[in-house]
Amino acid sequence: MVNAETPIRYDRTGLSDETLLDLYKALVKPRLIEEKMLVLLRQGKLAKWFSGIGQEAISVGTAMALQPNEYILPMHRNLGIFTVRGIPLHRLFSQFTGKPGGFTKGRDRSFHMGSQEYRIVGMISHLGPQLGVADGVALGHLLKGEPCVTAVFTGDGATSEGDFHESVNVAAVWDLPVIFIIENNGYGLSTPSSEQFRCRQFIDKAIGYGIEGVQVDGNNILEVFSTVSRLAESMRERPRPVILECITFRMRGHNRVLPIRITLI
Ligand SMILES: Cc1ncc(C[n+]2csc(CCOP(=O)(O)OP(=O)(O)O)c2C)c(N)n1
Repeated sequence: MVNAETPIRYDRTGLSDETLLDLYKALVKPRLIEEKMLVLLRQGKLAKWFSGIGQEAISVGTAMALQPNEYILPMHRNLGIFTVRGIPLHRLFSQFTGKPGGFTKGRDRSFHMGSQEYRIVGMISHLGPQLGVADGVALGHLLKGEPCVTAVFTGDGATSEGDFHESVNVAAVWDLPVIFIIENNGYGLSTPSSEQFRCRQFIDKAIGYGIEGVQVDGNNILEVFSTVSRLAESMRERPRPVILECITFRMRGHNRVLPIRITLI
């Protein structure tokens, strides 16, 4: 099993210099945006921020491996999905600062946004429902005879929701081409994994559903990219769901909120 102590081993087999450079640039972009966001937060221009710092390789590697017409259903730590899909930065920044040019037209300042144009289905705060929606998207492709996979994200904590079980089970029974990506970062909010579930690793759950489970080092961009590329290629030919467990760690807390100023009188 991969854990935080496992050294990152980069295997560039089959990857050109150009691909490596593209991956590197795509990896750095969300990090630079996040650092800016943390400054805006301290300046009071942002209400709160869910940081994906340290977990970027999962979002970036996945989005880079999929075709632009394939749907992705990200969560709150997946800024890299939005940047790889090429959403203009002014729209992203408008969204996060609650301006009219954002996807939710200023009604929200978070990741609760999606875009048909960029084939991204937005999340809602309740953990889990995006998983069943991914099944629906994949079923739609299947019925139309389109060879497309759908990638849906969940945190390890959110797998304790019933939605996870229902969605993986129906995908297994109906052979829906969904990649269920579990970002195993060791915590569900502030609850450590040891107090959240008893399974040793999430790929073990795949056995129970009768589907394939693959575990990768989620901090290794090349491993994520190569694995998702390989899985997607195979799933387009032979539709079926796969659980992809990405071992990672959360370098920041669950979220950061606007600092409150207390004035003593
Ligand atoms: C149905 C539901 N229950 C509880 C919450 C409150 N909540 C928000 S994030 C979170 C933990 C998420 O943990 P995990 O899925 O591991 O992702 P992480 O934020 O740790 O990366 C919880 C319990 C929620 N949003 N929805």
